[in-house]
Amino acid sequence: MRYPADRPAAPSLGTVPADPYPWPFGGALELERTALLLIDWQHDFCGPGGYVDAMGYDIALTRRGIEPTRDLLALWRELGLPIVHTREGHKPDLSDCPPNKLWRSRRVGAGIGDSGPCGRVLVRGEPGWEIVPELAPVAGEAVIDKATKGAFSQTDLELVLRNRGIQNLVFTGITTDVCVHTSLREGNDLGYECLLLEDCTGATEESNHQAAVHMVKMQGGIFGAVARSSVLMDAIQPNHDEGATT
Ligand code: C5J
Repeated sequence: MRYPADRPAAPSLGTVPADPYPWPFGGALELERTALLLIDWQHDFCGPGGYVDAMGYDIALTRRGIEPTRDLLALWRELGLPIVHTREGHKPDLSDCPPNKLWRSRRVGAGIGDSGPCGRVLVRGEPGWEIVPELAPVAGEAVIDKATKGAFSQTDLELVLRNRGIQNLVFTGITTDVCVHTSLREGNDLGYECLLLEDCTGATEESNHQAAVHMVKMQGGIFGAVARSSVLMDAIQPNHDEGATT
């Protein structure tokens, strides 16, 4: 997962024209120190019959980031840069599921551990828990399993990132307002320089997506900066295929 030794060192670039400041703060984007995070691109959050669908939400809102994220992932893979996937899910006996989380999920008709069209809701190893095929991890990419919304809490993500010398985190994933936001806030508190790609995320409610994006940028970038994936790709590879991104 490190930038391959047989390649020339990944270039240091200028900054990405992000909002509300050119990202990252230090004035130079060191790609080897920049991880692409793919938060919970699981069938349960964006596929038919999954957890979000069972709650009655429009999965078009959570699916729409798949395509631009796929293009960005292809670029990250081509350049041999660090990639981290996360998955939210629980042990089959639900011993790692807090009782209040379980109770709340049952109240909205999508009980964690209940059987549905995609197997048991949010249970590890079930079809609904799998990452969608478009963004599925390949050998060498880190995969962090979590029972939590935040990707840092009670996982080894920070150890994985520190061991690899990562300073910058590029966030994609679902949902913008829940697991992406919680993870980004945690990362920011730990001193990582965070960039949220607004077209590579989505929420169960559009107003929540918009608010979550806005919250990152407020107060001069309280949690980091925001950009579209095409802007980041342009900064990394000015001649990338414009038609492939939104
Ligand atoms: C939620 C997530 N929304 N991955 N999980 O429950 O954002």
